[in-house]
Order: sequence, then C-alpha cells, then structure tokens
Amino acid sequence: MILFISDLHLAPQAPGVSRIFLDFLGGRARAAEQLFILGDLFEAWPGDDCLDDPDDSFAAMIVDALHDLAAAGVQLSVMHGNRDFLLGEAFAARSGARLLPDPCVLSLPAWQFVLSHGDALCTDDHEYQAFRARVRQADWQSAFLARPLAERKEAVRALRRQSEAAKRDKASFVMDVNPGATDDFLRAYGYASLIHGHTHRPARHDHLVDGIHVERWVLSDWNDEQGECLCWDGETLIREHLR
Ligand SMILES: [Mn+2]
Repeated sequence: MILFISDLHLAPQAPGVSRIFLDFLGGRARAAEQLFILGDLFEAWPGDDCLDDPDDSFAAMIVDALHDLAAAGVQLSVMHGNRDFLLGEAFAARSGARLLPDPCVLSLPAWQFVLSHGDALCTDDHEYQAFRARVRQADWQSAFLARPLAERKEAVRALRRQSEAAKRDKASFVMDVNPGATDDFLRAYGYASLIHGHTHRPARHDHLVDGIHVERWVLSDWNDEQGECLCWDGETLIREHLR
C-alpha cells in the first residue's frame, strides 16, 4: 500500500502534531511500501544546515525519525511545499527520502496519478505566484542560503508574518486552486487522478475535462488534535484518520 500526506506544518511550537506524526512514522506508516509527503511537512525550513543547529534539535529529531522509517524499508518521497521549499540534498541524504519534482507522475499497475503540492494551481493569488517564481530560482536560493542561519530564520519568520497578514485580505477563491488552471493541468497530465494538498480543503472533486471524468483528491492539513493520510490499497483511495 501507498500512503500520501501533506501540510503537517511541523514546528517546535506545536508539539501535538509532531507527536501524531512520530506515532504515525513508528506505527501505521511501517505497514506501507511507500510514503509520499506532498509538501509543507515543516512550517518553515531556513536551509538544511538547521539540522546541525546546536540550539535547536527539532528538525534533526523529525528527520532522524524519517530515516528510521526509510531504514525499515519504506520508500520515502518528499515534495517541496510553499513553506519548506528549501529542503535540499543534505535533508534528503539524512532522512533517506528522495526529493520529488512538482508535479510528479506516479504510474502504478492499476492507476495513473499525478502528484503536486497544489500551490502552483492557485493562479488567482498573483502576489503569491510572483513570490513563488522569485524564490524558486536557483540564484535567489543560493544567495539566500549564503546568509547566516540566524538571519535566515528571522527572514523566514518575517515572511510568515507578512503572508499571514496578506491572507486576511484575500478572498476565499484566491486561496483555492483556479478551475481553468486545474483543467489545463489535468489535460496536460493525460487525465490522471491528481493528488495535492496546500489548500487545507480536504475533499474529492470530480472534474469533467474534455468529456473525461478526472478525480482530484485534496489532502487534509494536520493539527495538534488530528492528522490524516490517504491510502492507496492497489484499487482505491481511502482516507485514514490519525490521532
Ligand atoms: Mn502549502
């Protein structure tokens, strides 16, 4: 079986969700062949060197737990989210995960999926898309990562505050995927079933694209009380509640 999760937004300030995730890694996830984490595993990621931060062992504790799962034989794949888009090769090496491109096609014997974080489809949020285009450039990232870790942590916090403030002024539809962009995406990926997160609006949507029925599964975000994974058992997708 294959498990999909996203939008855990792990942070030291929210120990409940970390506890649910660590229980999941040590329990439910062990029965899977593969675990896909489709973005925003972490609330913030200032750079892989945070794993060696002597003042903050939180990231290292989570990544070591991921490594234990990978060492137990579960294939682990991680996609960038809009919060943790700086997860890099050192993270991958230490966790045992492979970093996935966004989007990523997953061809299984019985079904074809395309996986994405989902933020790229929120095309009505022009301000965010401009930010995304800037920070996904290699030049921007190498310049940012060249700054001292403490400075980057503060910059990430400031960005969060700005983004939270901007969100309050944004209409609800701006924070969701754009229907036209989504149809174009589903067409471009051969009408494969789309699994994504990001919007924190868990649902199963039925799209009719060029007369073809296409499913879009939106993963749930996690919080201090509960989490959720989507399980592919070889035939169907089933949501599983975690607490
Ligand atoms: Mn997101």
